[in-house]
Amino acid sequence: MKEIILKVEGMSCGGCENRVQNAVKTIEGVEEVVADHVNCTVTVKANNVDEAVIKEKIEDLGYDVVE
Ligand SMILES: [Cu+2]
Repeated sequence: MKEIILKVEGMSCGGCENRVQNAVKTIEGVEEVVADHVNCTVTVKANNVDEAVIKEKIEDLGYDVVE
């Protein structure tokens, strides 16, 4: 299991956190997702998941993944 921590801009409340968490959870191989709008992070625990797929999913919701 790999832990990926992404810096995500644009999340402003718990609703945003839930949107991100629910979307990322639909990716196969993702075990756990914690979005934190205060620290602007999304922490993903996953097996064999391409980080680019996670980024794309978050950006599809309208948030920006920054390095
Ligand atoms: Cu929000």
